[in-house]
Amino acid sequence: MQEVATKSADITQEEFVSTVLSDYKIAFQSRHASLIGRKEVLTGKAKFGIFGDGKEVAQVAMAKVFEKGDWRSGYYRDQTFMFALGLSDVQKFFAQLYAHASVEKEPASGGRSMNGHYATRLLDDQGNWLSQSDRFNVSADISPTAGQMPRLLGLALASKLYKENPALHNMSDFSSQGKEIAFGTIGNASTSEGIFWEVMNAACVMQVPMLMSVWDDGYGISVPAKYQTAKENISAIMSGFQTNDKGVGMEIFTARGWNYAELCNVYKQAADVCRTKHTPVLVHVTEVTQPQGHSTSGSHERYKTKERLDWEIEFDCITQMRQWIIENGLCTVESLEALEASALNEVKQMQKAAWSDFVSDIKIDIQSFAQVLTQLITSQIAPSELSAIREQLLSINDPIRRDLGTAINQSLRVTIHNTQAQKQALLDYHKKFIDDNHDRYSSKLYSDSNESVFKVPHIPLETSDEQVDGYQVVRACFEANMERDPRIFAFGEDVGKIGDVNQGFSGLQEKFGELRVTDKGIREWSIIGEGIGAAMRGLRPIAEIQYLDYLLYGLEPLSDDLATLQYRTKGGQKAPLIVRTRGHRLEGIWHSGSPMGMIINAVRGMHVCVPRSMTQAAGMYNTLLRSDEPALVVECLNGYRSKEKMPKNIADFTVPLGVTETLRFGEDVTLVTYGSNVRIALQAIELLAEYGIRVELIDVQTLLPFDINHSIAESLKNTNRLVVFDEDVPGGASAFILQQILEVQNGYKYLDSKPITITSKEHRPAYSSDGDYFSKPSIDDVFAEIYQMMHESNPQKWPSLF
Ligand SMILES: Cc1ncc(C[n+]2csc(CCOP(=O)(O)OP(=O)(O)O)c2C)c(N)n1
Ligand SMILES: [Mg+2]
Repeated sequence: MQEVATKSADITQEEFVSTVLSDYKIAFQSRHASLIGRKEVLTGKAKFGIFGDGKEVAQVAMAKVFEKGDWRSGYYRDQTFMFALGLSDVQKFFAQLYAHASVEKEPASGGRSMNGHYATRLLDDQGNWLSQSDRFNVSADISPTAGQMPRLLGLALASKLYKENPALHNMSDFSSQGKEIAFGTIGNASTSEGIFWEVMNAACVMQVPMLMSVWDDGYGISVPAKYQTAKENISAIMSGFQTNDKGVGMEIFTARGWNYAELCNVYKQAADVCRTKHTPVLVHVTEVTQPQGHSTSGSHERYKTKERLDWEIEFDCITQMRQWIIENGLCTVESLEALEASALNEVKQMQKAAWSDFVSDIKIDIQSFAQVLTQLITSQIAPSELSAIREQLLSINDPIRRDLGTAINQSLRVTIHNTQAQKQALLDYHKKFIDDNHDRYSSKLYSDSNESVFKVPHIPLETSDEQVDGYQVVRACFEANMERDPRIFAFGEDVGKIGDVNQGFSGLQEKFGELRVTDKGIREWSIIGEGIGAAMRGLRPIAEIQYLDYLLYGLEPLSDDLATLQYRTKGGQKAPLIVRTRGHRLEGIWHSGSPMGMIINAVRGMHVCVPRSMTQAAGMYNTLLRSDEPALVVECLNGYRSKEKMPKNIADFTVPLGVTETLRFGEDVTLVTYGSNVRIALQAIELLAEYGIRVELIDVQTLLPFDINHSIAESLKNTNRLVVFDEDVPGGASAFILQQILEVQNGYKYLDSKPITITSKEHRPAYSSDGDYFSKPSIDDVFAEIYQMMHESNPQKWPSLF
């Protein structure tokens, strides 16, 4: 018999057999969960199913070496791993398949993520961190293939920081001095994504404890390896990463997905290397199958050959493990059959329990609404119509909440002529329905913990008379915060040795060391991921993207991962990452963009700060570094060399988020802007004043959140005219600003003139000062637009400019 790593000298043969049978049972139950899961979708009880069949035995082996404090960042095939560690079970698996909107029943996402998206809860009900070092930790899965990679890098990096920075050694709730390793899982085809390579390279450069598994079933949906991977062998082509004689690189292992003993042995070795050397490791699990094809959306008979399908049957990992158990005399066929029968029975029971929980939750609500209808019917409120609605609703066999919503709305329509008093019970029920389902489906986009940005005390700025360059203000802010909080570290391209291209961290690497102020390779996507993973592990990263124009490379993890994190776990996970960048005006097509509309529409769930000066930026960093929320801060590229007064309380003052500042008061027009445009606006306002036009200038300071006190609508009550001045394309961020002012704040009520937007041209800005002048809004444009607005209101007083 092949030696099995788990059969160490200190366990008896009986203990060994019992472990093997327990592993087999988990794999077997997981397989049946997949088989039944597919049926549940095909019979219409669930919407879509994607399962871990074919990957069971490899995951049982991986789970054996996963220790308390370790992390997983993986993808939708990993149900068996979750079952093996008790992080999920078949009932929860089905609760997610049915989309049971309950964190108790479906702890990974409260019914928000489709099936196969795993997570453990890292936060208590109030949003505070739970301890991580005494738990198995699973960062919440996302659907984009390889989207788990950037976060994985950060999870592994955190171990390095906890290990090598003694100031973090007392954070024992988060780490046992960095001994934890981060496990990644990915499908073979997803290794074709650029981010897989970016992260593997970075992990080797940084030498972080990351154990990467590739489940290689030869396909990505219908597309076979020959279209995915050079030489159709991912571990072979990665051999250039193999650890060299200086110990740099990664160890590479392979194991066959149907061979239990081989998998156990390889995972033992792989985890030992990763843990003891604290370096990356790749485990390429080959010869994996996909017994039911990719997902419930299609069947694999359409694209796999008969030979392949036959091979998959023969080399099915459950079949092979079963054979191995019997051949090695670990169990008789009869006992194994008995085990299987009872295991299958348990799966069926758990599936039924999950379905009945799911349905009864909804049926309880339907019953209570039926009672409301009965009460109205008894009081002769639209009796025949409401009776029909009630009967129709109660006749649905497996109702969902949408059916209830439809019935409530029908009831509102047929009672439209009844008085409020007559239909009060219906109105109350409707309100409760909206509130309850807001909680189910729309809550927790942002933090509501005690560390939310809105709970950070406002400490006003105190200025000194010392005039300094703008960069010195943010630099002093970072220095003070890093002194205060050892969890804070900053990294990015050119951030380390030279302290970023604009010197915001100059000298701080010398002061705080390379671990806390660090240069990174040119790889925006994974820089963001490093921040996400490290923030999830209780650290306070500041990830820098050199220019706003290049944030596009890092937008995927911000949008798909960071911005959705609190939401997709219904408050179960958070990652308070601060992303720092700079932009707006400079020169040229890729050095002066301001794609703020794209950004704010992609990152709802994060805050987006657009400070006009380095002092305002510093105040925002002071707020953010005391909160638990993720944010993007876009500094003004042309502000680093402008003179500002060094704040006296640079370490403490805070700028509240979502609060505008009125920089000039005036009665004729409200001019709303932010960032670099403020400077231009101020100059244009002076010119306009010469023509008797008095402009009220409001700096919104943050786009997300936006003017929480509705101060712009207040201003419109006096001026009755609105101009939004923005550097983005027409209809970019200005469309959002208008929507907020006109719709959310009801600003339209106060307008006497058509609101206007002053924006860049549709194209990207051309190079040089003339390119800027003819691409971006200038003082002349702001003057002309506002002047013409006033001309329209009073042509006698303000004759047309043109
Ligand atoms: C970025 C992105 N592109 C495409 C998809 C659609 N998609 C979902 S799974 C999948 C195939 C993944 O294959 P592989 O990585 O081998 O994993 P497997 O499903 O075979 O385990 C594709 C193309 C996606 N989810 N994300
Ligand atoms: Mg595959």
